[in-house]
Amino acid sequence: MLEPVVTDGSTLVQFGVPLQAQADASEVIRENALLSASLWVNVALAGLSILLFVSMGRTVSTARARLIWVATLLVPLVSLVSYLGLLSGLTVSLLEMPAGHPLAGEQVFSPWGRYLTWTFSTPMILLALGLLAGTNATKLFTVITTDVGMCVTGLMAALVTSSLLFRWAFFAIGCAFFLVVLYVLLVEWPADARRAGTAEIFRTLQLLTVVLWLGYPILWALGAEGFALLDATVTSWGYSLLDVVAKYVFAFLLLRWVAANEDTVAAAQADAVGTAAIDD
Ligand code: RET
Repeated sequence: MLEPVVTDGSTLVQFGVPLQAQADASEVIRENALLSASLWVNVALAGLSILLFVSMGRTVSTARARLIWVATLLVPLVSLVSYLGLLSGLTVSLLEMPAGHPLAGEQVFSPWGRYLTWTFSTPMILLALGLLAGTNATKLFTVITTDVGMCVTGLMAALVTSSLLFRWAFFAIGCAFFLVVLYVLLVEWPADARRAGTAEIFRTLQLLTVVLWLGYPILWALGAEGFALLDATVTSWGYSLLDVVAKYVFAFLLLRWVAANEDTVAAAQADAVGTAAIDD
């Protein structure tokens, strides 16, 4: 029987989840209207985006454009679940920072669910972009796996409380993964997109992606979990605003273009995931 057990005077543990800690963390959100608003705004926008994208994609009929549509639609779907996870207290924690951290010994609010769910949303963004650029399977695989590596190490950096060095070491590994993603976005895919005839829209989306994505590690480093120069509410609004443009605006622009230019997208296919991929 998986009975709840009391491990010490204050922490109730069931299935390994400290229930008291979860209640405390969700209380932090409930008691801070501004922090709470930064999350609810995204729940609302994700919901609206889902409805909008479903209707925008109804007319899309070619296989490749439909794949881009599904990937694009998954971005707000994952986002909705992600933000509900944060709001419910399930994917946020109060973590005691290690020695050497500016808030050492204090309970710091960690929205670690964000980093977890980026593991699922950012590959969708990259899949859609890569398909638009008409890239091959090797590059797509590389960029998606390194991107997942980036998010997972970001999650590890946030959750490690045993040593400050480990926190920053995981962060640094995440940045190294990010460099690979940036290289593909800035060097490899523009050339692919030129060949595929999608260079113009690709350039717009690439710029949006590179600039906004750079904001995430900067916020991580400046936020309460890093150098603690920004408090949890400001950091949360930062992520939420970045999300609005990096996810919903990005996905809207991509989907609108794909729906209007299905032929171009379909023509890029022969060069991409299917054939050239194998011998690349
Ligand atoms: C982390 C910390 C580790 C180092 C780096 C990071 C980068 C995160 C990025 C996140 C992008 C998220 C998006 C979410 C949309 O759903 C994980 C903060 C480099 C680039 C676009």
